[in-house]
Amino acid sequence: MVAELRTPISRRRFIKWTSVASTAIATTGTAPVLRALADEKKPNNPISRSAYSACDICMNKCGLIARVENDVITKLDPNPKFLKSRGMLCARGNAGINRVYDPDRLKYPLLRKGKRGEGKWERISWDKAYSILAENLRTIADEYTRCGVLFTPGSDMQSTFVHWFAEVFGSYNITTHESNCLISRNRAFLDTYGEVPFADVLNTNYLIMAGSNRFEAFVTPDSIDLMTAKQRGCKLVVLDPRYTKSAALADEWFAIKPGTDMAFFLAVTHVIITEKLYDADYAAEKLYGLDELKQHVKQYTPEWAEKECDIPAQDIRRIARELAKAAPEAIVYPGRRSSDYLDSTQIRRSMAIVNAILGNWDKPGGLTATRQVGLAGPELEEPPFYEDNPDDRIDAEMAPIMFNEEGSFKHVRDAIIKQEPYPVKGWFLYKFNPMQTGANRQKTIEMIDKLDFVACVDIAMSDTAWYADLVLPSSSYLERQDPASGLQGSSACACVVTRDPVIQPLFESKPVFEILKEAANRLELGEFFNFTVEEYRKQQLRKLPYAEQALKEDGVYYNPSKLYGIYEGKIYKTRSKKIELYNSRYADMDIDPLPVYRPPKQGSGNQFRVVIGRNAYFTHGSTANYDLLNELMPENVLWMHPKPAAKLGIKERDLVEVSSSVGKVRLKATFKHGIRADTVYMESGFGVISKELSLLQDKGACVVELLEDHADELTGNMAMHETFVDVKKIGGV
Ligand SMILES: Nc1nc2c(c(=O)[nH]1)N[C@H]1C(S)=C(S)[C@@H](COP(=O)(O)OP(=O)(O)OC[C@H]3O[C@@H](n4cnc5c(=O)[nH]c(N)nc54)[C@H](O)[C@@H]3O)O[C@H]1N2
Ligand SMILES: Nc1nc2c(c(=O)[nH]1)N[C@H]1C(S)=C(S)[C@@H](COP(=O)(O)OP(=O)(O)OC[C@H]3O[C@@H](n4cnc5c(=O)[nH]c(N)nc54)[C@H](O)[C@@H]3O)O[C@H]1N2
Ligand code: SF4
Ligand SMILES: [Mo]
Repeated sequence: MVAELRTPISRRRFIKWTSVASTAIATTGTAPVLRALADEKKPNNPISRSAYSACDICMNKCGLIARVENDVITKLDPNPKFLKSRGMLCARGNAGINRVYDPDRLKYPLLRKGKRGEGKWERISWDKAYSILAENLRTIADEYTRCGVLFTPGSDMQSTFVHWFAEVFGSYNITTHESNCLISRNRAFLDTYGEVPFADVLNTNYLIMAGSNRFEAFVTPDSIDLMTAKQRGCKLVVLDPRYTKSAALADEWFAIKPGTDMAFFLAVTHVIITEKLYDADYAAEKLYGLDELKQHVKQYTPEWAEKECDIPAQDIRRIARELAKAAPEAIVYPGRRSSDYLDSTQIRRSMAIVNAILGNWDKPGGLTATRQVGLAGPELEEPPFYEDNPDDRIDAEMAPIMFNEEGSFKHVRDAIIKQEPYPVKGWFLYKFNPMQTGANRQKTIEMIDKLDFVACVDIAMSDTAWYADLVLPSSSYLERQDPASGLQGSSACACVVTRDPVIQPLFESKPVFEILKEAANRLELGEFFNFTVEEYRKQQLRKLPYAEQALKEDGVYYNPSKLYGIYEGKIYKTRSKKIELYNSRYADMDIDPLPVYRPPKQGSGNQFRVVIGRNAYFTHGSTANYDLLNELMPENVLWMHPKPAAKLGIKERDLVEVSSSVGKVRLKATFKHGIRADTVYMESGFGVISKELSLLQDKGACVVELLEDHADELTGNMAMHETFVDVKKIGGV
């Protein structure tokens, strides 16, 4: 996906490993420890050393320096030369040591003994594990075609090999966490600008943040740049039904009614257009569909919007004027996670349209285009063709404008449960934990029940691994060699990072590359994995002559490519060759070509809408068991407003039962004045099923047990804010 700047193996070609093969240095896992950096104080001390790497606790990949004593990583420091994270490692990044030394880490391959989810395992050898993996994949392929196996490749630097394995194996049923994350945002901006932009937060003077929380949900460098911009005088307006840290640091916070952001942004557009606050020359030259937009937003007055979104009309009008005055150094922040509503693509389209009429595209302090990073796609060969395969993905056409290469986890899961349009019987998971991160946990179990074989490569016994048949221990980011990854960070940089092992893999853990390579050998597909990670990376870097040296010396390579004005003299990658306010392709497909507001559904009686989000200590469902972080928040609680709580007789820290149409959980309640009275919130990562996450036993509740599985109608992005719950008191403190 454009915004991720992954450098996936092209879906059609594959590397010819001729010249590089002879210069091979080392295979993953056996490669020498990254050259220790010169330690001026102890030049001859072989015991203390430092090594560059990149954090893997979330997707930001912040540059770090690992401090190592006697082959034990003792501390992770930020790499001051890593501009994307502005020389920062967050609490989670610092706690990355826990990923390596967590006592609950998976140590050996495990084969399920009892029933699925019963937690009875047999330790097996890697040789046996490979045989079981290969045999099961082969049996499923023989009986149900190659598409009978679903691959969920996660999203880290090695995920590219899982994608490639799936392609070589012959399945097009590949889906990642992205359809639980950001695909409707990507769709909306792609279908407006022809690509997914970055926000030049550092240089902007006015920023509206709606449906994002940059001071807790870190995206680098935006989180840090926003603070710097604020110190320079940039105004920050936050719309969030919760009083988040971003709300606390904002100049203005509005507790918007959930699901109504489109009403706000259509009304902002109404004001900018009716008061002619936009640059007419720019609009005539660059924007497509201004007349249609003018007509369309006539109805969406601030007075109308106030009734929908609970933000006073006079504030909407004032903010629209302030925003237009600050333009083009003004941004409606595109955000990241958009797995929230049934119309998330159209909500984000309404945000993209405001940016378009602000004329901020491709300019300082506005939205910026993708810069050149310069990684090369390795030379590729055709993967094998399997004649008996079905025509398409199992979830094809379950949403009108899905990303074909990504699909939708929600729709794939539904199709597997139905075993329609064809049976899928196997699942290979890498670094994906939908039992904690996919709405409606019960349905994930139902899906697993339909499968003959589930293999899960993880670093811990996640709730999803707990339900697998074969569990394979992964080496961590500090123990493995990874391909290169191209990153962009707003105006900070276009750069390349990579990883080499800081220490040798602990226990019997292995990088997924090695697992796939051996599986490929046993499936007579070895010729497609006839390379090492080192060779692969050399291919990626072949057009960047200084990159290897820079990576060694600085832990990062920067491409000084053009940042602003990338589209000067260039044609936009849209159908109209302009920025599309009105999307004629949507019109052809019977999709609203301009965002049409439809009020979100409401709960009945005393029900609350559940919203999800994150805090600064945890990454989704995967770090709450790390002792360094767990002590910051040992369990999750239900945020609720004291008024409705009082009506229900609930007191602070009372145990409550929260129930939706799909599940029921128990946890303690806490009062927050800064949450809307119609909304409740809980953190993710608790209420685990796995018995092998010691710090989380009987702690809090799992939010995806409650969440109904809805999807954005256009992309199939999971819609995780569409569930209403009842809350009742169970017991006192
Ligand atoms: N600390 C930390 N940082 C992370 C991650 C992490 O797990 N932990 N994950 C990374 C990933 S993968 C992602 S995708 C990004 C996510 O980054 P964000 O998208 O910024 O993160 P969320 O926490 O999901 O923020 C959504 C916010 O929207 C609010 N909200 C809910 N409903 C509505 C609504 O209808 N309107 C408006 N205006 N607001 C609403 C929620 O209360 C919440 O505060 O964070 C990244 N950074
Ligand atoms: N409840 C809830 N659900 C959500 C969200 C939320 O905020 N709350 N956010 C949504 C968003 S934005 C996203 S991006 C998705 C994320 O969804 P996931 O990708 O499923 O979330 P993670 O918690 O990052 O889980 C990744 C898994 O990788 C494992 N892991 C960590 N390091 C390694 C490694 O080196 N190798 C291997 N093999 N495994 C490793 C972890 O143990 C964990 O089981 O969730 C979405 N769903
Ligand atoms: S934001 Fe934090 S967890 Fe994410 S990569 Fe950076 S240091 Fe690691
Ligand atoms: Mo995400």
